[in-house]
Amino acid sequence: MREIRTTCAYCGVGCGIRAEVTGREVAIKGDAEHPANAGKLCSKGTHLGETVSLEGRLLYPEAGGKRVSWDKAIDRVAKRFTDTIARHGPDSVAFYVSGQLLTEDYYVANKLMKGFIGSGNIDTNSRLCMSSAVAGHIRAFGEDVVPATYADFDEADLIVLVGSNTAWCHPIVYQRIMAARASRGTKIVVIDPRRTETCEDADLHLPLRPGSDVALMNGLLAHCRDKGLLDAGYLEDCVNTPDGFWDALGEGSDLWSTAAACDLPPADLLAFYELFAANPRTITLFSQGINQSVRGTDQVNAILNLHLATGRIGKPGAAPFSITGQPNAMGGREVGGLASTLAAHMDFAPENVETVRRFWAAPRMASKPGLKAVDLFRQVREGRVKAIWIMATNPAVSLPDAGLVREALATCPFVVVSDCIADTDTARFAHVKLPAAGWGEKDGTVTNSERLISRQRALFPLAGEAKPDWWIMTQVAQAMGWTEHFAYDCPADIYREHARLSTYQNGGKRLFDIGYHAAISNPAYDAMEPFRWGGVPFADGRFSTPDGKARLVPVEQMVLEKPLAKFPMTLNTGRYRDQWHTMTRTGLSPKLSQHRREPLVEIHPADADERGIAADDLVQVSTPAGDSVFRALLSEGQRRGEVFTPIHWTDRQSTGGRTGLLPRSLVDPVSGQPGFKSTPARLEKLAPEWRGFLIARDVPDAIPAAYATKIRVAAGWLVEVAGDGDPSVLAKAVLPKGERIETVDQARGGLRVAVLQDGQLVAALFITRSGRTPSREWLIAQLSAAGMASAIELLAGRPATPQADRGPIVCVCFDVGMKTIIEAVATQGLVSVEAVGQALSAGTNCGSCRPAIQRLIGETKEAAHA
Ligand SMILES: Nc1nc2c(c(=O)[nH]1)N[C@H]1C(S)=C(S)[C@@H](COP(=O)(O)OP(=O)(O)OC[C@H]3O[C@@H](n4cnc5c(=O)[nH]c(N)nc54)[C@H](O)[C@@H]3O)O[C@H]1N2
Ligand SMILES: Nc1nc2c(c(=O)[nH]1)N[C@H]1C(S)=C(S)[C@@H](COP(=O)(O)OP(=O)(O)OC[C@H]3O[C@@H](n4cnc5c(=O)[nH]c(N)nc54)[C@H](O)[C@@H]3O)O[C@H]1N2
Ligand code: SF4
Ligand SMILES: [Mo]
Repeated sequence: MREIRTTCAYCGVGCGIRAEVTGREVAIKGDAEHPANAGKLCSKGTHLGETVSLEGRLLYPEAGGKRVSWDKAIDRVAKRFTDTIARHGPDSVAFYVSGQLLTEDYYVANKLMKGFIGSGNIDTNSRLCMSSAVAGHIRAFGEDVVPATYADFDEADLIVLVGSNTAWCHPIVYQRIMAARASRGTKIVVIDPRRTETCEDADLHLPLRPGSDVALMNGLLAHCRDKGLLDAGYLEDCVNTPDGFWDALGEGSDLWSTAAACDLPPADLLAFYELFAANPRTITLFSQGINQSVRGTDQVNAILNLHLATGRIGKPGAAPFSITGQPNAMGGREVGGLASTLAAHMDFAPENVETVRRFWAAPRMASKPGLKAVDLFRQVREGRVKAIWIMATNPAVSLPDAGLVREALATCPFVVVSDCIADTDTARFAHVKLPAAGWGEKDGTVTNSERLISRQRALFPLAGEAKPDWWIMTQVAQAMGWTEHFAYDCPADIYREHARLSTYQNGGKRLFDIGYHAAISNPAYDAMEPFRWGGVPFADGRFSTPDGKARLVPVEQMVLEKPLAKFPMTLNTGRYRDQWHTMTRTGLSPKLSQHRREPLVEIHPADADERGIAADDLVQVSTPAGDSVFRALLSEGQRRGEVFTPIHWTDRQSTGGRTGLLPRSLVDPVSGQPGFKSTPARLEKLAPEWRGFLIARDVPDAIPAAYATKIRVAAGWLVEVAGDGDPSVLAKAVLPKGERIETVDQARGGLRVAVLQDGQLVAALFITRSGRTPSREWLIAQLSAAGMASAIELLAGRPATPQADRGPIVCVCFDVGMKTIIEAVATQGLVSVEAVGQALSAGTNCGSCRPAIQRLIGETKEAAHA
């Protein structure tokens, strides 16, 4: 057993991990010495060990669907890129990369495209994620710098969470905020149209009208001005205020107009204003509810304006905080991997282009920004971009209007995909597939949300013929003729060059400067402890603008779209607690798959009622871009007229639940970030003739049912199905050979089949036309149960002596179900999450389910009073 310190694979919190490695197995623990998490890990980090098997991995290069050698694959990619550039120019090729690359990978990609191929056409999935924050920072500060750290949460008196489901998406930050609240009474305000679990312990939740954040922030700013809460000295010395800024703000910013614009009770709005007025130590944390809008950049600047005008920046516990999503979104910003930035926090100003040209000794320097993600795929569709290399992202799922993206990829003459997983929705379009090293095999650095650079270290040898992304690109660059410019032997070589560029002719112009690592030795790089660059940004009131002053940016509330007759509702999209994006990795974990087993559409009960939709019905969600089918979840936490669906399900797991097909490709005019959070939509209840489920050790790729979603369970798969016609067609296609026990309900067309091999259950199919289906949990357990259940039990789907039904699993670490918690709360009179933890262990390991437990306590108490 070896212990290796590394960083979590998933979110931008960037938690440190101590991995105990034995062969290809790993036990995961939080690293108590890592400043980002001090030993804690959420459910996703805790269960990383379930995702490092070789299952589903791409293990060798493929070209034209056949296994080829690395030499052949590299030669093929280099030749096609060289030929395409020779015939159609450098802008006819592109890279589409990701915040899940390491900084070293990202640096090589950026250098190859911008300095050697000579085009700005490298964009990244960060365009979909925080490009509005980048653009907003640059407009206000002159540089893309996040001026906050997690330690500020410990010192703030007020934390405003805007468009962030922190409890699910940045759980360890959320736990830190809750700890601060417990120890010093920090006030928490959540601004989100939905009532998420993040609201569970908040002082105030403002369920504003989607897209009305500018009205809200401007209203608050006007209130601050009227109440004398602006920091006049700071505004005078440190901030440039454009002429007419305050006059423009005045209109429609009074409390009543703002409340009407945001569809909020004026009293709640005033309560927020008063909290803001009373607590100068304010952190405003914002995420995709702000960024993913067609006015995302303005929304970001509305928040930054507020902090600048009240001097709440560059001080302990006071700052705007754009939290990053992906593990290395921030590292990508540092290398300049967006099409709109050049390198090392430099833009495409001619003097910067010259600086970087000299530094790289670049033969063909890009002199202007390249195509942003959505435009890039449009140009692929139109045939202007003729060769694309996609790395560490799954755009056939995650770009808006994924249907159009698929058309683009299908018509593109040359598509290269580097991924660690063999079969993704995007890889299906690849002419060449390159096997990338996975999380447990990668070696390099990542930067988290708070500018902390940490080492990611390899735990295992490379799987099969997989190679690190930097190595793959280096080989292609060399094959294209740039041998000595890409002669890197190890990630440390690349890191040193990146550090040198950050300081090259910088002279204090840019805060991003890690020049002190320009000559770091290989052993020192290997042993590197987490460190932060940039100190406390703007603490001296100086910004990265020519005159050193920050800028207030006039922003107006956009005119919101009127509901369309055909699409009267609004679709909001986002994340589940225990899945990561397109599920290529979290989808491998049975533990993580328990939290949500199907893609759900969350609907307000009154909206459901109007459409005759009941809980668990199948519902088709249609938008101008496409349609997909989801299971209905009725929720009072939704606003009327708005529904929410998760982004995670792909063609690989599901015929329905395909959120990627639904958003339109409308983008913010400044940043190019898509407005994923707001799409006109329509709901229709579907009435399939039958529905049911399959539980099996193995399931075929294609499942002949109108609706089918599959998810990992302990010893196999759970597939929820629904369809029309004769269900025995389905039975034939999905059930393995073996001893069959079955009952067919001729009259009502139902079906129950169990298949055994050597006395062990290997598959069970339950179909009904009108009745109920049994709970899945007991049957799932039978797939791996040692003792044999009787035929009668199997066909009933439950044991002869009834077991308590735990209900859906809430705590995935200790397998504690919802019904168990509710019962314990009701019968034992438990009043706190701690008490539930003592009674049932639930919530005492990773803590990700603590907000859910809190909610169950509240609901149970309410039910008891009712
Ligand atoms: N479990 C999990 N965690 C993750 C990820 C994951 O896939 N799974 N992905 C990571 C990544 S890359 C990212 S970018 C982050 C995203 O983290 P978050 O931004 O926290 O997550 P989302 O669910 O996308 O959206 C956040 C909230 O914005 C709200 N919202 C929608 N419209 C509006 C609006 O008009 N105004 C306001 N104020 N709010 C609105 C939504 O209702 C939603 O609750 O999560 C990271 N962490
Ligand atoms: N409707 C809607 N759409 C959205 C969003 C939303 O809120 N709503 N959010 C957007 C946001 S914020 C984001 S960040 C994107 C995320 O969307 P994607 O980036 O498309 O999602 P992932 O599933 O993380 O894709 C990462 C891919 O890289 C592979 N991979 C993992 N590690 C490595 C590696 O080291 N090297 C290589 N070469 N491959 C690797 C994985 O197997 C996977 O196939 O989705 C965006 N799309
Ligand atoms: S909060 Fe969870 S997913 Fe994010 S880095 Fe920490 S352990 Fe990983
Ligand atoms: Mo993201």
